[in-house]
Amino acid sequence: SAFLSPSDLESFTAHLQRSQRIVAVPGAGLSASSGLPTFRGAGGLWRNYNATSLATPGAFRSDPGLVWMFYSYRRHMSLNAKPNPAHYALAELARRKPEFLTLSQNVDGLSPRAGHPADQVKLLHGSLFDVKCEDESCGYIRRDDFDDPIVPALAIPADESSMAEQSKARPDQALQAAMARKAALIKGLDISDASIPIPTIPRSSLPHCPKCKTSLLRPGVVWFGEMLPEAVLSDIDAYFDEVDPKPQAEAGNKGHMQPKKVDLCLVIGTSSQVYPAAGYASQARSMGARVAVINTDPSDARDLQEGDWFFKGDAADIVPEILK
Ligand code: BJW
Repeated sequence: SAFLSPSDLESFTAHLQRSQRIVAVPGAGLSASSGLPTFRGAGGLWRNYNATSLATPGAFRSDPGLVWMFYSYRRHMSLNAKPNPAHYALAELARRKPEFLTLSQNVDGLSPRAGHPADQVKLLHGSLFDVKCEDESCGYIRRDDFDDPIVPALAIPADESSMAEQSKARPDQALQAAMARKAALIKGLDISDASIPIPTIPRSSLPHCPKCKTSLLRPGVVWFGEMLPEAVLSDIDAYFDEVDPKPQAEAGNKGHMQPKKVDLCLVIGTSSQVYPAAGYASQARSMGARVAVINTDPSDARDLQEGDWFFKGDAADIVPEILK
């Protein structure tokens, strides 16, 4: 980025205090210190797959078992992760500022679990704990499904047989590796390691839609090329379109009501590459907002302008610090 604004905490705090309408646009970096991997950069690989290549309708069509393994693993990881101080600080800001709205790209459930009021957090990319029929015309959706695993076939295999095979071939080394893997499985059930075998799951063992009984269930998340949830988009539009009737009525121009100004936009731990999420900061800016970017990587602070802030570091440290 050509221009990097200073991490001037004093001016930020002063602006925060007089701000009423605030939007936050968090991404995977918000949950990184809770131990959940991001999509791009280090940790963006799941086994040998690029995480974003599994987040497509095409990937699910061609290998639903593999894609379900990926999401089953992430459901498990998210359920076992804890919200970090940044999730709590945002939840607390929401209670302090009734016009604060979080537009979260995260599907991990950590913001709701940190007590972020539900009407003040919009889940742009859905939730790992919503499951829905892959056939849109069926329309079945089930929310808050925390079963882990969601079907027995998605249980993480402890794969005794392949470990036994390997220890026959090269007794010492292989056995040690197998023990380490097994320990990893027991500890965190980590099948993100490509050397840990996963089975090929027959379609019949994957979760099926209880309504139409023919199609598979799929994670209730938004994949590339798919529309964001309509209700979420319309709530966000309504927020940005909201008008303040009083002062304008007084001014006598009732016919030309301007939307309320947005004071501040917090862009937290996102590479700002995925739309429409990445566009909300500029939308807020066009409505008067000053922008603060919190990220470990300065090169992901896009289009910073004079008057913006950039705070470099772990969101779990910075966010509670600047929102204090
Ligand atoms: C830390 C940290 C720490 C690390 N502290 N920071 C306009 C222009 C061009 C293309 C399009 C456009 N409009 C639409 C499109 C197409 C497409 C798109 O945006 N493509 C771009 C990639 C070019 N968008 C869509 O398809 C969207 N649908 C749509 O627009 O429908 C209408 C339409 C359809 C077709 C054509 C046109 C219009 C849907 C997007 C859905 C995205 N889905 C995913 C998967 C969700 C399910 C799942 O979780 O598996 O959402 S992809 C993935 O990326 C996930 C994330 O929410 C999203 C954003 O990633 P995020 O959160 O930014 O993570 P990272 O890893 O990229 O970045 C982490 C950041 O944190 C980094 O900056 C680190 O430095 C930082 N960090 N540790 C602070 N501790």
